[in-house]
Amino acid sequence: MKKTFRIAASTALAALAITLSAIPVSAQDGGHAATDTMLNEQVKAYDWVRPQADYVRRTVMVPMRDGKKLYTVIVYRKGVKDAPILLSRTPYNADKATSRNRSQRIEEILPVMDAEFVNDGYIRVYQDVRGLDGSEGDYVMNRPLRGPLNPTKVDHATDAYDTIDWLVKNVKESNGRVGITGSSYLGFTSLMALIDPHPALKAAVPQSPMVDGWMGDDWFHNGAFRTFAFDYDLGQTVKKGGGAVPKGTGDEYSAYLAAGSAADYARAYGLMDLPVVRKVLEHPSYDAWWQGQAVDKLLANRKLTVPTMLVVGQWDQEDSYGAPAVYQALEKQDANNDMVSLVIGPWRHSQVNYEARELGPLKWEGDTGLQFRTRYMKPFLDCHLKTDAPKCDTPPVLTYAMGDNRWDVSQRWPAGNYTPLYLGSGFGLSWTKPSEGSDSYVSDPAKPVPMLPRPVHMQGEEWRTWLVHDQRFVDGRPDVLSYTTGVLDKPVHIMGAPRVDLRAATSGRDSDFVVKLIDVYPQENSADPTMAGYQLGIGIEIFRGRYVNGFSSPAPLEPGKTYAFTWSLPNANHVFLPGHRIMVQVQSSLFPLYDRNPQSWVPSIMEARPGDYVKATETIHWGGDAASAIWLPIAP
Ligand code: PG9
Repeated sequence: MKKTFRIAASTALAALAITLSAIPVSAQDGGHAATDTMLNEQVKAYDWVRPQADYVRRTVMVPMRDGKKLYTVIVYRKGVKDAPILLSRTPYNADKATSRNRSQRIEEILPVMDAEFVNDGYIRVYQDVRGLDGSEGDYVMNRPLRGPLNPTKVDHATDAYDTIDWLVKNVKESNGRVGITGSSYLGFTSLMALIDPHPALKAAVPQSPMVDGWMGDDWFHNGAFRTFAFDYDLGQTVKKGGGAVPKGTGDEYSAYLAAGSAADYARAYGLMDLPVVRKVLEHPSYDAWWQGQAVDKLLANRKLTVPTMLVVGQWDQEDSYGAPAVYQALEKQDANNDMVSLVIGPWRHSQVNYEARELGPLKWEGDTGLQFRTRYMKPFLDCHLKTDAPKCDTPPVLTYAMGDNRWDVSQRWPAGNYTPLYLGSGFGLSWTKPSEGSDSYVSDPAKPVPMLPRPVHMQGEEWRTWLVHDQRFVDGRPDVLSYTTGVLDKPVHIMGAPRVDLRAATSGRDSDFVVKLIDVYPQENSADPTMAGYQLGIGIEIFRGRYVNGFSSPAPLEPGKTYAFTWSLPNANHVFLPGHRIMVQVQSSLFPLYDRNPQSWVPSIMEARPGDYVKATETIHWGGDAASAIWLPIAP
């Protein structure tokens, strides 16, 4: 073989030498003829799914009723038939979701949470939402339902309907039954599929869905604007050059403080060019624009026909509001307590779909994400989607008791009975109402209370775990009041969303109030020294004072007048163990996640000018007729 090659090569070289000698010297130097005939070594495409793959991966453009086509990836193990379909509609790239690793094994290409399903014969479908990645059409962030806020004929309800219709008619391996799931934005698209559901849609598992962007999910919480939204908007709505706001890698506390108001920050980084940023800045209050998009309100007006399991993390740093709000809205029509269920796991945002043995310094009994998916989510989907399905045995409410570290099943939520724990003298907390008194602090917008020790970075692990960060870093600040019980001699178990009733006055015309319910670990803990004295936030939530009379009617506060500010903390199943103490911290900023309240009156806080920011004295009343309390849902 080698010999033959040598002969052939030497013959070719001799021929080349003869040819070259016949060409003029100038052309030989330039060598143009040789370049022009070079083979372009870049090929158009490569199919990374090889014949030996244990799966089929089909990509299709699914037609919608307005003629636009949506890019859809269908994946299933080779040989499946009569199989249920599990659909997710995503703004985060269907191709990426189905190529986690370029492998010939189905478990490797799909997200970790899909393994249990495809291994049991499910067909997994991911679709790019309208206008993003491979899909045609216009992208509108959280496209509202057709109607006053959406003059077109299409929305996520119609797109889900048309997609399901196509899938059951065209995927011959399917049994004609479809479930829908996904977290966060995908939770939102799962809920929108329930508005006018296709008859083949038989079950839904919306996880951490974005439900009401003003009330308590991504953009605002109780009227306080979340600056985090800027990075998301830039990443999500820009075709070229999007991503995080280019503020550098330094302390975000400094970056936001230096910029001024939210609008100043947006202008400084060119974010006013983004329609979604302009829209949010135009709607600071809970007006018809926000109310008309609130998915819990949309669903409350419809008959629920699709069994739905709503999922959220107890420490969901992005969308803690949505799932419990939808549960409350739908539960009213669930006479037999078998159509809508609620799951609260010990998770950060979307952690349900990943390994969930721990969160920050907190450790659980095993992988709680996997436990939920295999013991509860899959059986729920199986019983509604499989042919010859097993009987359903879905817990109406499933929550993880943090402290005792076990799953609890309940018939309703909240499962506890509300009992006040009063703020009182000597910075104490008591189960009996104390006599009257008050404490004060000065809130200075020039020195807002940080959400995390500085330097603050609202990305990666710091962002994912900020809600469980040790709160000792602010305990003792003159503008943070900490009220504490004595050492508990028996457990205090809460199951529900703690409610704040804060009787407070300000010397300003507006103010924010932040309340944190905290589990204080024993001072000595040699078994786990990192947790000795730890102040673990069980619920942290803000309220913007101007909304004390209603979220759509902001009004200046009367200086010195005592108001009842009431709001809820996130839902929790938590056991304060003997030896621990319960703490409540009160403060008036949580920066830079929430923009600073200028504490003078301005029509829109997001547009405040530098001169609007003033110090204010905040007075927290307790006892008598102005008893501040946190109402704890004590488990029976
Ligand atoms: N929390 C994200 C989001 C959802 C919906 C709208 C805007 C942001 C998410 O993680 O998808």
